[in-house]
Amino acid sequence: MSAQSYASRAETHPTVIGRHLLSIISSKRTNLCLSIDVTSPTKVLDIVGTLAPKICLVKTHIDILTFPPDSPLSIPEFTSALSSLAKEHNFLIFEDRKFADIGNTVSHQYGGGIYRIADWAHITNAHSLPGEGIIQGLQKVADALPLSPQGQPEDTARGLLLLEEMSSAGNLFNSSGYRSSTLEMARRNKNFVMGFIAMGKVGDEKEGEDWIVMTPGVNIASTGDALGQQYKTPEYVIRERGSDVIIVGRGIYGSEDMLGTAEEYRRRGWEAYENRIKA
Ligand code: UP6
Repeated sequence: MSAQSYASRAETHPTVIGRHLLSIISSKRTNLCLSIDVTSPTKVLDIVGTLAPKICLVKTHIDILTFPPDSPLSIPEFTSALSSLAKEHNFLIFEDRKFADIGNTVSHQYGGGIYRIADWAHITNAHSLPGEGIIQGLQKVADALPLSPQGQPEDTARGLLLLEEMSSAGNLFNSSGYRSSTLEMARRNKNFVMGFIAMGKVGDEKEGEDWIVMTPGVNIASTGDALGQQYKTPEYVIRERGSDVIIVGRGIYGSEDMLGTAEEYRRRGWEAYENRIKA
């Protein structure tokens, strides 16, 4: 369990994007990632604009958005508006694509197609199931991103999270062999793999490892949904299990008072972290 502060980890994390995220978390005093799974692009921008001061990260599923022919926004207009919000309000963007194919295919899915994910998402994620080529396929695209003349290195720095565990009932991540092989894969790709999607701390701090762990399935008003989602509280995830970032979707955008609720998750996530590093 990391007793180190986000601020000190922001100095030493092995990836540029990891250092950038940790410094945002530390300066905004928020370890809250908003998972925005609504299907209207304009609604996404409205909600993100309102909640921006409370979050370090926005997690998207770009392929659930609908862009009908009469849509006021095209896909590039949407991603560019989201990127402007991110710059203005100092948060990063995480496209929860959960890549799961061979390296050659994921390189097209990440860098091209209609979404051009690598152009605007600072962070994405992948399953380790297909083997290490998936990481190399994604990294090849990330490494080739051009830096604009006025750009900062962190503008085109990209990071990958591997799925070490999932929150859903009956998931097949319960084999310790699968999880330790995923960790080994990350260890061999430390300059691109910044951390994990997992339910708690991963890796060995004594060995000088510092993985950023983000945990979905967080809700303070529900224990699950009808389709297998299982929820935990911010205190359990951050303080008891040593995760770094809480990922919250319906718990926030499904509530009446989104801003008040986001502040409650921010405060509880932050206090759980403060209690952890004090302990
Ligand atoms: N997510 C999980 N569990 C995982 C991995 N990812 O719920 O193990 C993602 C879902 C969704 C979000 O794809 O976007 O996190 C959770 O949303 P919720 O808070 O509304 O349940």
